[in-house]
Amino acid sequence: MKIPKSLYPYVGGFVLFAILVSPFTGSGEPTPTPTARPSQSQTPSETPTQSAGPSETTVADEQPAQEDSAWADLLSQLSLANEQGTGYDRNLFRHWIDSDGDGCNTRREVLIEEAIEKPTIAGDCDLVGGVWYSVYDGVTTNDPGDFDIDHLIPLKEAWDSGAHSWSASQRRAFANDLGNPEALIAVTASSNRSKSDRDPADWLPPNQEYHCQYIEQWIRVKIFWRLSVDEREFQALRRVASGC
Ligand SMILES: [Ca+2]
Ligand SMILES: [Ca+2]
Repeated sequence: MKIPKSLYPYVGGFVLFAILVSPFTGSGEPTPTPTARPSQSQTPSETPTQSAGPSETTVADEQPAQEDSAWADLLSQLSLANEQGTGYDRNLFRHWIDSDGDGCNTRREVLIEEAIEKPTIAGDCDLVGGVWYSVYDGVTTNDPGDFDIDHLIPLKEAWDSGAHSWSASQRRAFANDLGNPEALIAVTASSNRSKSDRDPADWLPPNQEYHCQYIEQWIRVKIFWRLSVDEREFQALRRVASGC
């Protein structure tokens, strides 16, 4: 079809309009709103890869181009800071206390809560019977003496990432936190000691299937207690999250 020259401006305008509009209509999806999907550009100060140097190339290469929005949202709530690194003493975090005065201290409260077969509670909060499962390494036991109660965020890690500025009562509340279900976790003594005070940059549970849940809990407890993450730790969390 031949178009009369007198219509050229209108045809040109239509083509331009079509080009401008097509990116927004072509996908059939609404443009994400900023609140629906936090993007990296919205939180530059909290995403160290923005300033990626040569040493960070490997980490970036391991990650898919796009993070799941729920993970991105969680990660964006973390604040980055260097660790304190001095002054930690385990005795600064008083535990195990019996905050509700029922005769069972925090350690036993966690054992009772997490038992996969509940023990009976005798006399002075003696646990009789019961079965426990250590999700870190897949070990089951009927002897709670084999299990430690792990501070998911180790006390030293907490100290170094913010608790150094807390009061003694805040530190006691953190060390006996029964309000966050995953802040304290009953696991084999051997896995707890292998973890020691390391964060996910240097230690993840031997049970690989638990990694996603582990770092989600790690992030949630850090956010709740407003503890910061250091850069290596943040990169490790992102790397694991990218495979979840
Ligand atoms: Ca108690
Ligand atoms: Ca750390």
